[in-house]
Amino acid sequence: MLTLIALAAMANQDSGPPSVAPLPAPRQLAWHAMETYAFVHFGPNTFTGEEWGHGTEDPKVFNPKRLDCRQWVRALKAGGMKGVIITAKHHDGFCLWPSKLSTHTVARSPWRNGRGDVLRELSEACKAEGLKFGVYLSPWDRNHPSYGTPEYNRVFADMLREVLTGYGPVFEVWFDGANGEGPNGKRQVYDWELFVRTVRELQPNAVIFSDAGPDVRWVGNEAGIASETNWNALQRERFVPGTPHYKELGEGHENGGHWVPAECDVSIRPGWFWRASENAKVKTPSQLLDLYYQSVGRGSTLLLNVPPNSDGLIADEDAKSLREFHTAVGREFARPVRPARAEGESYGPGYEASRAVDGKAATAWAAPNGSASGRVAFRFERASKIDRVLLAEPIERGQRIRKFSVEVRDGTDWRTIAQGTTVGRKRLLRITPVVTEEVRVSIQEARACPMLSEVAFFDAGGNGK
Ligand code: FUL
Repeated sequence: MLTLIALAAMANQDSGPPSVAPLPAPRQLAWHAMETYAFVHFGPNTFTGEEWGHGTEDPKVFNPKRLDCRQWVRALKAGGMKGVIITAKHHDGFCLWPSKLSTHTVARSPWRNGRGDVLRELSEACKAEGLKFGVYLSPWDRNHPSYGTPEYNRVFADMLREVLTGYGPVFEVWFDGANGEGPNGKRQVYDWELFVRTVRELQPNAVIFSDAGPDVRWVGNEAGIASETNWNALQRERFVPGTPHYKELGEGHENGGHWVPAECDVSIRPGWFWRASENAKVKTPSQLLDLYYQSVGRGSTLLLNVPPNSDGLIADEDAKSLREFHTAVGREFARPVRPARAEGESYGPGYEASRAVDGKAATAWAAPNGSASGRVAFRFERASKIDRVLLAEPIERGQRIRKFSVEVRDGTDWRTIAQGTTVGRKRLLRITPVVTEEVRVSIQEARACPMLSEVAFFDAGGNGK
């Protein structure tokens, strides 16, 4: 009897449109939700002005006398950053923690009399301020004597072990794909399988970034700009770190077998490392806002590098620009224009058009099952000005939309005000301001019945930029 009731209950329960593979892992969903987080390039280069240190620098050059990670984290948080990824080891091989596997570390520097540990101070500051902590490690090492021999892969895995066990939860491990010669003139054949296995064992919730994933891919440029067409899927088996196919990395593959979303990395300054000569070249809040639209607004994330100076502080110029950027983002979406009515053919109860505008990310509109297109229309209480549109797909069920447009009612006709290809986790559109009572979103092509978890309109007082 119980079984019968259970079966009947199951038959009534519709879990909605089927998912479309590939799907993101929980660690990737948590990462997507961060949207903006910081990169911190810091090390001997901060003192020498180099971008790629040679590995022969005297560790004594590293002496950030006023280093204060709490100051960094507060400045980053005021800029809306949800986490920070630090260059634990850049190409010069210098370790910002007192690694037992190298002599080229903070332990040989005068900073804190050789007893300092930047990873300790930063991870503690992150915990105190509620930011997530991540690490960049360059496999390319221009200092380590074993680089260029099989032994080095073991050394690198053991370094990873130190970094991934000593400092609490890590949200992302960033592997630089660069592979140059080491001190003995040889290149390393990297044991990626060992490196990935080590991360999975020690920090299973961390996403692993490289040119080739496995969890997060490079966007193919260092300008912080995602492709207009941005599939989260990738034919990952065709990629190895260090051999970037730029265009493919940007766009991903509609039919890729793995969920490997793109991350947009860019520096707030021309270089990755701080140098006094670039103090007047810090990106402005409006440049950063453009980058936000071109990364987060295209379904990607923004990894913004904010390099501390040689005092060991984030410079005032950078902190100010970050702060104002964050205020500007808030201003963009401060005045939502909420529809009073929503309609469109739907999959059925629980997936009506109204679900796209109920303010809940967990609910969604879905077009009828089996369709590859669909349309939802919205009516405002009165004619209203809009200049920003937000669309979002429930990516936990896969990415579907291939082509869309946004149209406003113009007498008896509909006029297109924006169009695009993919939507993904978030698609932000800056449009020429328009006053309208009715607006609709048309999905012309999708891989399965289209779904939208969020549709929102705003009046940002914009000029159509
Ligand atoms: C590149 C490196 O060569 C740069 O120095 C920087 O760290 C950038 C984020 O990645 O591959």
